[in-house]
Amino acid sequence: MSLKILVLNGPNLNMLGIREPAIYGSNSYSALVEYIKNHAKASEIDVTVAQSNHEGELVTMIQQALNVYDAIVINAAAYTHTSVAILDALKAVGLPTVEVHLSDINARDEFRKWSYVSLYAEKVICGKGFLGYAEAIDYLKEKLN
Ligand code: CA2
Repeated sequence: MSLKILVLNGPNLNMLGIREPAIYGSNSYSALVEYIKNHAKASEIDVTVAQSNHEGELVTMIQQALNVYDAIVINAAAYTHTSVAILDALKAVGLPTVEVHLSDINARDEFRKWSYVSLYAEKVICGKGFLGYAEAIDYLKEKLN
């Protein structure tokens, strides 16, 4: 049976390509979803990609990953820097998790340098755009296969 990975994207990532192309690139959110799905397919990974603008919804999706998925890739977007609830959900579920950011969160505003998600994630990939998601999937495949 192939590895099952849940890719979660947080608030405003659905706006990709519409604004701030200098930071996040000019490709749309649907292009990101297609990119992730194509990469997963080529790697024979069973992937689900989901996005929410709501913290509680992201918490629920993390909880529901238990006994369904083998690993999580998460770009919690702004909730990265604020959400103890998302950190607690990741800890509660206990799945191997990679944190991804399109931009380099260490080279921007001071407040983006802090990540609650990093307190749980075993790997952080940032500043690589879409490629970061592919690297996260490859890392988990290597680790879990
Ligand atoms: O670099 C990333 O992937 C971030 O997680 C993106 C978040 C930001 O709050 C994090 O600090 C870093 C923001 C996503 C918002 O995306 C937009 C896309 C288009 C226009 C405006 C925002």
